[in-house]
Amino acid sequence: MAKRKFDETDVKIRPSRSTRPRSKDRPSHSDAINAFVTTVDRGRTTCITDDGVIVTAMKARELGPKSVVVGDHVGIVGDTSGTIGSLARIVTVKERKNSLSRTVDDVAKVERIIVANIDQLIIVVAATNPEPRRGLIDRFLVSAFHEGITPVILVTKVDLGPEPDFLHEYESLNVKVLTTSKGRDLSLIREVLHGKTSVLVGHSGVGKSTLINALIPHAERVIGEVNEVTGRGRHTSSSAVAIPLSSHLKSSDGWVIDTPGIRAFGLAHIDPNRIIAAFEDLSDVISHCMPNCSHSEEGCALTEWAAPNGVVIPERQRRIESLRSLLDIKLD
Ligand SMILES: Nc1nc2c(ncn2[C@@H]2O[C@H](COP(=O)(O)OP(=O)(O)O)[C@@H](O)[C@H]2O)c(=O)[nH]1
Ligand SMILES: [Mg+2]
Ligand SMILES: [Zn+2]
Repeated sequence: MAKRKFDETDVKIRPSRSTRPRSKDRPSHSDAINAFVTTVDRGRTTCITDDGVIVTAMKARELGPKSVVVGDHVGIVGDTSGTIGSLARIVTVKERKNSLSRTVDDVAKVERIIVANIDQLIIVVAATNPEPRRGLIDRFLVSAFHEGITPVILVTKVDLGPEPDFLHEYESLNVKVLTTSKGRDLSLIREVLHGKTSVLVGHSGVGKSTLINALIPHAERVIGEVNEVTGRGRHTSSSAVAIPLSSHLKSSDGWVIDTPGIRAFGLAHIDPNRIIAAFEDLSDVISHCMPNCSHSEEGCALTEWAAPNGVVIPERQRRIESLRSLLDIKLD
């Protein structure tokens, strides 16, 4: 660490009683500009301001250990011009409404938040090549419901074959299942993404990049520009990057976050009540459960709801089975 140079401003003089108000001691940052964090690469953060300017910024020291992740809404001060080589300072990070983290160390169970403030999790699977896998989809669904994020299943490559039937079972959990293939009309997908912050996840090779490039014609340009500003080379394959849907780079049209190389999001443990909270219509039902009900056990009120007096209501039964199979996921 470089040695700090001291000057007279470092000399602390104990103030006499009743000095100026405390709030004046720190800069108020009322001049801070709102920005959205699009990438984080070691100490360098790229943000896009509400006016659509791409700015590189560093955490201000006063933020302390507080982390800054993709999807954060931050306040920046200093050189916010966005010119190459300029550096702004992040002085505030808005409280996160949710976050997704990744296990970075399996042994020590260390988790690192990689994206925050997500509205939708778009789980991309291919109709075939590669085959969709229930396990992966279930893990993503659990993360989404747990964090209060709306999941959507998007099936690509339907030109190669029909989407597997089992994917439609997820509709019993109110999960939308959309289909697409290269060259198809994207207006429905556009509508789903509009105005929201969506994270795209899925196995490599399912067609995420193909989709992003078709949906967002300026995607390559923005990613290139972002890399130019941060000074790093090509976008590293393991980090998330947020791309604005608006060609003017304005926030209001929404954001798509690509997460290459991320297979699943980690959860230290599953809290069944947080998952069930995603299904508002079941809140009355589970209010009749015993305290601390795992919702998979004998006497759970969901069982009676799905089969009142032993008469199975197939639609409810399917729903409960899907829900319970999520609650049953083992987090290794
Ligand atoms: N037949 C077909 N191939 C596709 C489709 N979408 C993507 N691909 C191909 O699948 C491969 C992987 O796509 P890519 O977008 O790189 O997947 P990513 O790893 O999820 O980003 C590429 O060769 C694409 O051309 C599709 O809808 N139909
Ligand atoms: Mg890709
Ligand atoms: Zn229960």
